[in-house]
Amino acid sequence: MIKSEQISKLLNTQVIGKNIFSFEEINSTNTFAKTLDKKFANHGTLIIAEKQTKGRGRFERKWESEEGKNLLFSIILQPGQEIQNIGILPLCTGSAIAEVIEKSFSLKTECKWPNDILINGKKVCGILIESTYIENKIEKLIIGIGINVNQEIFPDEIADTATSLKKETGLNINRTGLLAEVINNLDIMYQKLIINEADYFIESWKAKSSIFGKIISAVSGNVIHTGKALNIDSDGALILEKNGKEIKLLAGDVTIHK
Ligand code: BT5
Repeated sequence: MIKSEQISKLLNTQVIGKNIFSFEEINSTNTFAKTLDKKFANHGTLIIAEKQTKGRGRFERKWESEEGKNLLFSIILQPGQEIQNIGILPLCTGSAIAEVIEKSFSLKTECKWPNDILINGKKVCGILIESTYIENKIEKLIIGIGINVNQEIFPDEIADTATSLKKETGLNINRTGLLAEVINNLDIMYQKLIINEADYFIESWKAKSSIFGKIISAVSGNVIHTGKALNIDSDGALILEKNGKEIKLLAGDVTIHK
């Protein structure tokens, strides 16, 4: 089990991980973070679990993870007025994680809008950002992250689309060390974001994205938008050229047309 004390020793952060909860089993680290009483949910609280009984993706999809093999964690932020541009947080988060994976394992990653990290076309990391509000102001911002680390066999539904760092490198990976590296880089990213200097993370995300200039379909709610992916807007939205007009998408699932 990943222990709070072991993680703490490896952290070199301003905000994230000053307060850590570590569970053998929980419904979902994001659900726990959402419902955690404010007096325990300090800015930068980190929640880690070995197993989730109701791990969630976006739109209540299921996040599958074999017990004790991967990284499942959530970070609570109480940014107040600190972040002016919350829209770019998912991209900056993905970018900071992808950077650690590339540097630590000499792997090439691909960032898929809005928040997947792929290796050789398969998903290795998913990100779920949620928020709670009080009087129309953000109370808690919750960044949930699942990274497939040492899992080798995936359930049939995702066997062809999921991968892990172990599958890609052949190595048995030290999860505590990797978690600390990821948290340290997320903390650097957050410090840049609050002073409006996260451009490096956005540019690095764009450099790892393979959709620009390609015809893609983006499913957003019940609507499918097909067009050419042009860029990412300053608020994190995907800009598509559709029938000669530019449209902006804030959420969705993207497929690249061959
Ligand atoms: C995501 O959603 O990718 C966000 C996943 C966030 C998971 C973390 S774990 C810690 C924290 N606590 C939670 O309860 N959640 C967060 P989405 O883009 O909707 O992708 C979900 C889809 O990915 C599923 O419908 C499957 O097709 C696929 N999937 C499920 N488990 C996977 C895995 N381990 N690896 C790769 N793909 C997976």
